[in-house]
Amino acid sequence: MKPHGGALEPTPKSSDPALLATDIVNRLTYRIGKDATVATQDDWLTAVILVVRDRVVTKWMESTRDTYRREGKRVYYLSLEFLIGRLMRDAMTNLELVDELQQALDDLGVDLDVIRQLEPDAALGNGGLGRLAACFMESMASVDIPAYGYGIRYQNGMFRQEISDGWQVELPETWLEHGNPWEFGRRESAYDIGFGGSIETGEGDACTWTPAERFVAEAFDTPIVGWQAKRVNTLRLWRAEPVDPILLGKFNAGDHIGALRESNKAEALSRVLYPADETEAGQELRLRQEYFFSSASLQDILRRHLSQFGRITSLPDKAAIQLNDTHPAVSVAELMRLLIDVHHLDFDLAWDITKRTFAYTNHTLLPEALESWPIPLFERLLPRHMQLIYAINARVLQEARSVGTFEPEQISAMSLIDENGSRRVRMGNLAFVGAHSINGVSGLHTDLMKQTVFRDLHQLYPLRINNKTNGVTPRRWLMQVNPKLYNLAREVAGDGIMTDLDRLTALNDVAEDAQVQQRVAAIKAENKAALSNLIQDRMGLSIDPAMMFDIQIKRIHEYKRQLLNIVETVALYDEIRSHPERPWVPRVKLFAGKAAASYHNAKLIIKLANDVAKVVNADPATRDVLKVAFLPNYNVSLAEVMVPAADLSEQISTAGMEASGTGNMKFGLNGALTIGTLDGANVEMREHLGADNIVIFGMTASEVAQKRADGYVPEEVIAASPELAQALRAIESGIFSPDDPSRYHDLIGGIRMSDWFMLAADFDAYAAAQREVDDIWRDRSRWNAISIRNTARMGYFSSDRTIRQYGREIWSVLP
Ligand code: B1H
Repeated sequence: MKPHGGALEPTPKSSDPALLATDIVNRLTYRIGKDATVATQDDWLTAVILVVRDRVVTKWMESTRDTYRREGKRVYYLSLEFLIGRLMRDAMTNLELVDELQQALDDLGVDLDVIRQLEPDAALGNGGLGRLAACFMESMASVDIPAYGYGIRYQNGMFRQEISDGWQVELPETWLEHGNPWEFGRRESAYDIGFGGSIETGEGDACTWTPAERFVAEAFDTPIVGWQAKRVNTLRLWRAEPVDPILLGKFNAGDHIGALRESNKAEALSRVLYPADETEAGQELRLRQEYFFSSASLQDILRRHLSQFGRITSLPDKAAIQLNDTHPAVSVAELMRLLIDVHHLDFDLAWDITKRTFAYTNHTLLPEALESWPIPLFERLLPRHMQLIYAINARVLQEARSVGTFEPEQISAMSLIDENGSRRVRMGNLAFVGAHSINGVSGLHTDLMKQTVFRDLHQLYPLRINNKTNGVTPRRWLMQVNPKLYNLAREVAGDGIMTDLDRLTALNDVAEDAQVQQRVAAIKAENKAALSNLIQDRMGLSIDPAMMFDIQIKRIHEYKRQLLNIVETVALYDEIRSHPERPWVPRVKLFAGKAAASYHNAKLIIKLANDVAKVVNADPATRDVLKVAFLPNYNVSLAEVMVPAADLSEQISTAGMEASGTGNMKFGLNGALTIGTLDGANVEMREHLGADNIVIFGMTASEVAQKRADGYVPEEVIAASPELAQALRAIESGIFSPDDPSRYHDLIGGIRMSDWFMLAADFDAYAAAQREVDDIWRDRSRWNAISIRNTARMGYFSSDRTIRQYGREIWSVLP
């Protein structure tokens, strides 16, 4: 074909509002086929996205060409979750086009804020793990690392949560309903994915696998723009397609339903995100999803590598593959298979290449989240991979035995096969042995990894475990969600804060400045008013923005202890009623979060929050000083409104159980005070903030472990705390659930009987810490100074810092 000369889309260069307006109308006319007079708000949104997208594409191609030309190393981030949320504001900000587009739309009579809210929130993740992947994608582009994210293009992401009579109801989420203007379908990038079947031994170490089932993985690319469009990287998501969409034999024989069987099976593979945060999904379909996206991604990576470099053995020098938790861990076996069976390397060389290419991030120590698959299932779906895992295991255990100092229990703890009970493949161990780097996500979590799940493997390979404390992108989580605070920070600290968040420390010098304090307070008040309006609109509940906004938003899980917060609310309610004359600090306790559909207690905790809200909010005796609300359908977009409006951030997990947390960082950056335990990244937040600028309470991780070992008797603790005892009795007795007085018997009974999450043990310390928070609030100048110091000292928690550490210490892609 001859090179195209002219007749392309108008060159998307200009940022002149008038030209942008023309561009928008052009897209509306020629891409959407609508006249401005009849265009809907959705049409305008699509037109604006297309204009922004074209500018992104120009940069995208430059970035791709640049990487190719430099023969640079690429990073591949494999993740079953990318919780990217809305993309338009992100792209506009990073292209530095917000004001110009605002102006262009004003001229066209379109409200940017209105159409912005119509963009669906891409919820391809559960919580922190998926959101971290999204922040990392943005940071990799911002610090100029050539990177690809690989995942699944779920047709239905995280379920939509409705609250009906206080109970969570799950509804399907349909983010693709109106199409997705951000993505580019790449029919040419498609790969065969097999399952089941048989194996024949071939030459050397190679085998021939003949799968019984085959599917096709088709690529969809979304450009991810870095700050100031420094670089645009690719998020490549796979959709499953049948090899044979219609089985013609069956169709012609009149079996029209049977003819679609292949289609339906393929569709199921990329249909839905597992809404099982930190619990084992335990489904065959989940393992199929894991293999499906791992195989497609690796085939794509090898194809790209070979087409540019020609030699498979240079893979580790040109590709770094990061496994986001164990969800893509089957990739270790898949790369071995591709290297040995398809590219004819011998086992030893393949194993060396594999280990040098992969790195693995662990995100949790919770036993229920450590993936393992029953051997019969694994063998049936992935017979060749099972063989390779046995061969890898033999080699690792041989290495361990040859050290000569390990006990048999230690050897069996290192094994890729769990032999206790029904035999299973341990995906964490597979990821560990197949990687040259294994990292935790906070200092504490990394230490605990060395002492618990990976104790023995760590002894065998003592140089592999390292820490990379999480971070969040300041473009989204400061600049976009809190533009006024960002502008103030920029006034004080200069323009460079978005590329070097540590510069926020300049704010330390103005923390005591009355004028700055007043401005920061006014910005917070505005953000609170906005949240208050949202709550009024969505729930019909009116909240005085002058109250302290005390916020706990995250997945609902017993270890995160929303229940501790609710029980303390009940105790406080009781106190206020008993002592109305005291100068209570007016507070609203806000909750939001989703519970896994099958997690009984988590769903009951949501119901309890709503039951307590109902009673408390209706009580004239407390109404002015205490309110409670559970906001439905927590997602990234809701977080973007709640985070900048928070006065107090609740980070109160049982110490040792929250690997890092990232919400804690978003709140701190936006000037909220944290009340929290010494868990996850809270520990490092205290180091950076100074102990006076965070309220820490409760047992440490080692105290929790010690107490569990010593035999903890919650009833003794409850008997010693009249406030706790009273609050538990109130909930148990049905005061908040008169329609079903026994509703919370078992939930509270669990605390009395075992209290694994140590709610009772930490209760008094938590309640005392809350009163300390009240004291600080009463001294508003002190509060404001703390708020400013929180923003000033959160620079370390930029995901740019985290990514630079990955880049230098794991991937070797940065000087
Ligand atoms: C985190 C998960 C997770 N850790 C299983 N583990 C899942 C496990 O669907 N599943 O099966 C989904 C998610 N998520 C979180 O990762 C940690 O709890 C946070 O503390 C941490 O900040 C975050 C990012 O590292």
